[in-house]
Amino acid sequence: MLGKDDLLRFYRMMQTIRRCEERLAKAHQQGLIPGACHTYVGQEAVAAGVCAHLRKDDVIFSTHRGHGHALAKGVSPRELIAELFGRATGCSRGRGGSMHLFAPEVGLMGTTGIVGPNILQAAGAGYSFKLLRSDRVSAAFFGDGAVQNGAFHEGLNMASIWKLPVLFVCENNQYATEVPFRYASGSPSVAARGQAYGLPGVEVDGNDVLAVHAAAGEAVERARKGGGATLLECKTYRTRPHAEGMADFGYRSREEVEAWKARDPILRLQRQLLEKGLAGEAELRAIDQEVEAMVDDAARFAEASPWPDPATAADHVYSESC
Ligand SMILES: Cc1ncc(C[n+]2csc(CCOP(=O)(O)OP(=O)(O)O)c2C)c(N)n1
Repeated sequence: MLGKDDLLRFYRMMQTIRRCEERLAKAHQQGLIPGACHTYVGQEAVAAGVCAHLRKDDVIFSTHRGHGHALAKGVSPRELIAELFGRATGCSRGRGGSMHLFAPEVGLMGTTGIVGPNILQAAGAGYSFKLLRSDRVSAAFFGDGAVQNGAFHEGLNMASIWKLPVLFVCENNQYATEVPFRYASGSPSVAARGQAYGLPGVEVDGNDVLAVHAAAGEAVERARKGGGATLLECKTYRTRPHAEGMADFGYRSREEVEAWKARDPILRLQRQLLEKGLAGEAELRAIDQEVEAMVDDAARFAEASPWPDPATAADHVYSESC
């Protein structure tokens, strides 16, 4: 049974993701981010709800929209923003940017610009945990666009036949760049595909952190106990453009975006906290201010950080032992 502290932890995490993303969007406009920047605004409940069940030694494999996953798995706002600014203090030492965030020390095994293969990498990590007879769990986050990729089929099938401790988390935000899922998919359901592989397939409201948390909890427990993988479909929506700097209303309407903003996952949790009498307005505002100060500090830290030394450009390109 979740208590006040759990709900406030979700709130703080979701606000941290939101504020970091808004700061990064602004920084992108200011020319502070040399690479691409795909924000996670609107989808925060998924990362917060799933990662709350993961231990530091569990691993996640993320996507091009991975800032929220990184933060929820334990990367700090300083390390995230510095990485996007290309600075030596970033989690990948300024060498990766948004789509190559790595922090194996907290179980973030990478974000990626390639849609799909992280599903296979998560299955591979699950296979290694199984061989090692450990109770660690691996998770892949991916969008609805990845579901049409062969890697999805191969990863889920492998995880099924070998009963791997993997959580496949599809964040169905209904568009792959500008292509609607309803156009690109022969079946309207991602969760229903689980059955085709002999895996439990569960659909949840991805804007409801409590629903995501409950479904992910069952899946993680099953995986830890040797019961195998689960496919979780979280129905959600991104309310910013596919990537910063891209136009937004050629493929979807302003009305549709506004309707989804009304279903914002953070506002929803705020309402739940207030209605249940678990927190007052003042308590929530205090958290908002703390988060704002933390993100301000992170942005200042990132901007003041040094660039990577050019003399180290070839470091880590080849294995040290070669
Ligand atoms: C293998 C591969 N094919 C195509 C692309 C181009 N691409 C970049 S993002 C994207 C859409 C991905 O949509 P989805 O998986 O639903 O994630 P979302 O952007 O909605 O979070 C595509 C097709 C790519 N990066 N990799």
